[in-house]
Amino acid sequence: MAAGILLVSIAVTGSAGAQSTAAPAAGAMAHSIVPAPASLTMNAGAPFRLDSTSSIVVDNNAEAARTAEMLAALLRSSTGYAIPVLTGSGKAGAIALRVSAAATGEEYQLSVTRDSVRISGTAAGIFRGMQTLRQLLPPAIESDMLLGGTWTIPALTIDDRPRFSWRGAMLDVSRHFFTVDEVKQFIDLLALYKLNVLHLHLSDDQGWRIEIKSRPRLAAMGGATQVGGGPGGFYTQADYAEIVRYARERYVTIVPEIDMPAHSNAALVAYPELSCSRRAPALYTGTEVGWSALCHDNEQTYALIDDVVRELAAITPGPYIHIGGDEVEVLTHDEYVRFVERVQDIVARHGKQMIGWEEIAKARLRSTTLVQPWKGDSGVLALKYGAKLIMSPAKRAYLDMKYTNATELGLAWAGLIEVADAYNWDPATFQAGVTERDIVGVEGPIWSETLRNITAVQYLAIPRLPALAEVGWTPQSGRQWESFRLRIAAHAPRWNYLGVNYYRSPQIPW
Ligand code: IFG
Repeated sequence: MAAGILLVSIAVTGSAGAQSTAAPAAGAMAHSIVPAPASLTMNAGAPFRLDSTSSIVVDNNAEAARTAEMLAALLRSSTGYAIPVLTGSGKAGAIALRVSAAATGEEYQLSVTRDSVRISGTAAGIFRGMQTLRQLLPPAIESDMLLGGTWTIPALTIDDRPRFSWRGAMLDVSRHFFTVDEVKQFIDLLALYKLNVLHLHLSDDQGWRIEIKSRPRLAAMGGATQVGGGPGGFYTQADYAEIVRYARERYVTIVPEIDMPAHSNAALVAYPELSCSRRAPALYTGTEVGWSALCHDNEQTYALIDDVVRELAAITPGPYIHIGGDEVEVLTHDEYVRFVERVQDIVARHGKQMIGWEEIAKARLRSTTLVQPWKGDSGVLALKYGAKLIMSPAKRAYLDMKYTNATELGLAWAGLIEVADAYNWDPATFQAGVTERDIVGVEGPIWSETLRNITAVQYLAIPRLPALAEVGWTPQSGRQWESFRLRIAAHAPRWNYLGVNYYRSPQIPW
């Protein structure tokens, strides 16, 4: 059985509150946790040992109880222990999950002694702390098969919280369609690495992927194919609700994107009267971009957008709706700006905040709008409105880029991105004129032109998504590539148990 790699060195703790894990000497590792906690101190003393008497105790808090049940299920399947979930104070040998009224955001404290494990924090923080606890156990804990062995957790104290509040991934379900179960598998990866946003790219030229009841042809006709001509598909609103539920249990917010005015051929197949030419376009199974557009000066376009935003807002508990706005080649500057400003009002009217790719920064934005830099530096224009940025620079965060020239899957227009390239950047200094306070966080888009199933997505996502997760979570002073590459190497056995595909980068000592 693969044992967790816990080579020991004592992390140096800085002044109170500013603690962070030391940069371990080469080869010595305090832990293999990814993302690295803000503060971790290994303590002397015997480890905690999980055994047949272990239990999980929670207060009378529904969210903590749900997280406790998820933790119990994880522990039961590989150890065979009963691991009851109890409410109350708990006895020695218990794992206690305590919601703390004083905690904010996603912060948590994790303390492990020989006699007990305690995670306290916000409800979301306790879920994040559960991922840390999971990673402190041997990788075999991930197994669904009953395995023998000793299940120990080293004595330590962790005080942890994220650097950025937005730590996301985007899955393009339009170029190729992914089933609800495949999206859930992807959400499982986000949860393991403390990511908290899943941006679903639900429409593009090749496919419309969400049922809109007042516009039935959008999914029925626009969802009929995909890149390469496969059967495509779409989420009914019940499917979408299931994805939202599954994500919510893992403290992941779903952000739906309907790309407009360009990248809209699938919608125009369904409603050709919304193209300026009024000609019905054919379904599109290629991969060119920028050539399609909803007709900006047709009132029916805004009536459709209103129907779509209204229904999406009603089934999306999160505060955001992404309206795309990228790669518009067929509108003038003024036509585009007027379009973005009208759509921004529609989104606000339905009680949501707008997000758009960086191009939308040409328009007058609400301070609540978020702008997603990806290709250039025009996103900085958003700052004068008080709008904030989600950093997705293609040269670092586009996880659909090839690792090397030898990578079969993925594209290369933004350059090759090996794991070190995905890790070695600081969002707060990456773009001129953009500082930490202008940024809500980071997000790794995975465009699916070349990705036909979730196994292909995993190959490009792992190990760069954990790298991005650490960029978004760990203080810059606590991040070193030499530490990350050793820690992430210890995750390969975990991915094997989880059945997750990944790229064995030569940069990492597997
Ligand atoms: N750019 C396009 C995507 C996709 C991508 C592939 C954005 C915002 C290239 N727009 O990225 O639709 O084709 O890497």
